[in-house]
Amino acid sequence: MATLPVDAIKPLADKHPKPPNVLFQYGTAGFRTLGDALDPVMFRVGVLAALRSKRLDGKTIGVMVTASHNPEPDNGVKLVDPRGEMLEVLWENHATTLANAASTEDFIAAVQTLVTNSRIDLSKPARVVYARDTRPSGPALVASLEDGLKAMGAETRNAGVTTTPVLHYLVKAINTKGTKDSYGDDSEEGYLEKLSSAFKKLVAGKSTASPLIVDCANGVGAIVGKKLAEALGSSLPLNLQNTAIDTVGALNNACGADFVKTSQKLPPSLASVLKRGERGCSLDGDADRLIYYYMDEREQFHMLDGDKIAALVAAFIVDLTKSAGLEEVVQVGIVQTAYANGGSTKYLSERLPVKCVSTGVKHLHHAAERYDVGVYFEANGHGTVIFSPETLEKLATHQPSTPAQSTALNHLINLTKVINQTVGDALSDMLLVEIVLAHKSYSGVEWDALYMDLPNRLVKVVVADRHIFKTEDAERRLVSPPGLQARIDELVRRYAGGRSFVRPSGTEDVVRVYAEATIRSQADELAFRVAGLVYDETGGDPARRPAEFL
Ligand code: 16G
Ligand code: MG
Repeated sequence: MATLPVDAIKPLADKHPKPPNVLFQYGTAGFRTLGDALDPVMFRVGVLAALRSKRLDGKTIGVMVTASHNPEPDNGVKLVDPRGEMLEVLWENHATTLANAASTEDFIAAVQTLVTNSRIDLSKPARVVYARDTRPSGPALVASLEDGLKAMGAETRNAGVTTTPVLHYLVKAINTKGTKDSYGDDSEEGYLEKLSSAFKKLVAGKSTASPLIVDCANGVGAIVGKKLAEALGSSLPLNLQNTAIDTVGALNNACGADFVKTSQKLPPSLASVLKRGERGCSLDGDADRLIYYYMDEREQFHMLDGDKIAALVAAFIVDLTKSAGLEEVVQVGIVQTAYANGGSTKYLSERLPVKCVSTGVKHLHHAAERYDVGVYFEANGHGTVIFSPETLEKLATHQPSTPAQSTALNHLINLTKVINQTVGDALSDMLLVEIVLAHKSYSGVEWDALYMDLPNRLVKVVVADRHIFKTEDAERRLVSPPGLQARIDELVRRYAGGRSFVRPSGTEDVVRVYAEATIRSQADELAFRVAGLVYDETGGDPARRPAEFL
C-alpha cells in the first residue's frame, strides 16, 4: 500500500503557510475571497484535487480559478467532479477542513485522516485539469495550485485561460474519451466545434439577429466569445462589447450579467451601442451566467432574465417532443429557486411540472436530473437543460414515422449538442436562445410577452452574524431567528401580490431580502420593511439603521 508522500508535501506546504485568524469556507461557489488571501488555499486544493482523483480511480478532476461576477480583486477556486458536475457535498467539508489546518503538520495530519477515513488508495493515479479566468491574481494562484498537485505527483493538464463552462466540458470530455458516451473532443476547439456545428444545423434557412450585441463583462468571455464568433461565421454575427481584459479594474465593473440583473439597467457602456428594436446579452466574469435585454421602439430597456430564458426554452423543447412523436415518453420539467419571479412560476406551473429548490447550481442540477429533460435556470441567468441518459437513448433509437417527426427529432438531437449539459454556460445558452428566437421568429418583444414579470426588489442587510438565519422549504421560510417569519408573513399580507423571503448569502457576509408585489413602489416598500425587520432582529444599532429601512 502506497503511503502519503510527506517528504514532497512538507517543503511545498511550508511555502504556502496559512495565516492565523482566518477561516476559509468551501461555500456554494467554492472558496471565494480576496485574491491576496488565497495562496495557502490553492496549494491545499491542489492536494485535495489529487486525492479526489485517486479516490475515483484516477478519473480526471477539474479545478477552476475564478471569482465569477465578483469584483476584480476577489478570486476563488472550485473543484469539478468527473462528469463535469460540482464537487460532491461531503468533499466540500473535506476541502474546508484541509484549508483551515493551522500548520503544515496539522495539514499533513488532516490529509492522512482523510486518506484513512475515505479509504483512498494512494497507489492510484491522480489526474487534474485546471484553468483560470482573466483576473490579475490568477497566475500566482495557479502556481500555488501547481505546487499542491506536484506535491502529490499528479498528472496535470493546464487548460489556460478559459471560461468555467469550458473547464466543466473538458472534464467530462476527458473522462468519456474513447467511450460510446464521448462528450466531444477534449479541447476548447472541440467545444467550439461541437456547439457551432449543431447551431448551424439548427438555424439553417432561418434568419438570426444581425448582429447580436454581447457584453463580455471585460472578462474571459471576451476571449472565448471571439473564438466562438469565428466558428459561427455568418450563422450568427456577434458584436462583442466590454472586451477590455487587460484594463485594470474593468472586470465586472458597471457591466456584465450580475450588474444588469441587480441594477435592472443596461450597462452604461452599451448606451450608444444598443439601438431601438435591438437585443443584446451580458455574460458574467467567467461566462456561466447570461442575461438578455432589448430596447423597445420607445427606447425603453427591458430585461430578459434566467426565468424568461427557462420559459422560452422549455416551451420550445416541449413543442419539439410533440412534433417528434415523443411527448408520451419524454417529460420536460422545470427547476427554479425562490428567486424565480412569481410571474414565471405561475406561467410555467400552468404548463409543466415545476420544482423549487435551494439556491446554488448543485441543488438545481440534481433536481433537474429527475426529469427526462430538466430545464433549470436561476433568475440570475445561470442554468442549462439536461437530458437523462434514457432520454438520449430514446432520441438515438426513435423511429420517426413522418418527415415532420424526423425533422423535429433531428432538432432535438442537435439541441443536446448545442447545450452544455455539465453546467450553466452563457455562450451555449446564448446559442440556445437564438435558435428558439429564430425558429419562432420572435423578437425580444414577443419573447418578453410570454408572461409579465412582477416588480421585485433585492436588498442586502449587513448583520452581526448571518449564521443565525436558518431556512426551510427551499429557503422560502425562516425557522430561525424564532418569530421573525411570522412577522414577515404579517407584513406580506398587507401587500397585493406580495411575496418576500429572507436567506443568508452563501457567498457574501450579508443576509438577502427578496420581495415582489403587483406594483413597483409596493415591492420596494415591502423589501425595505422586511429588511428593517431583519436589521432590528439582529440587534443593530438604531442610529445606524439604514435610512431606506425606516
Ligand atoms: C453562487 C452560485 C449561484 C447562486 C449564488 C447565490 C454556483 C456555481 N453558483 O454564485 O448558483 O445563485 O451563489 O449567491 O453554485 P448568494 O448565496 O450570495 O445569494
Ligand atoms: Mg459566474
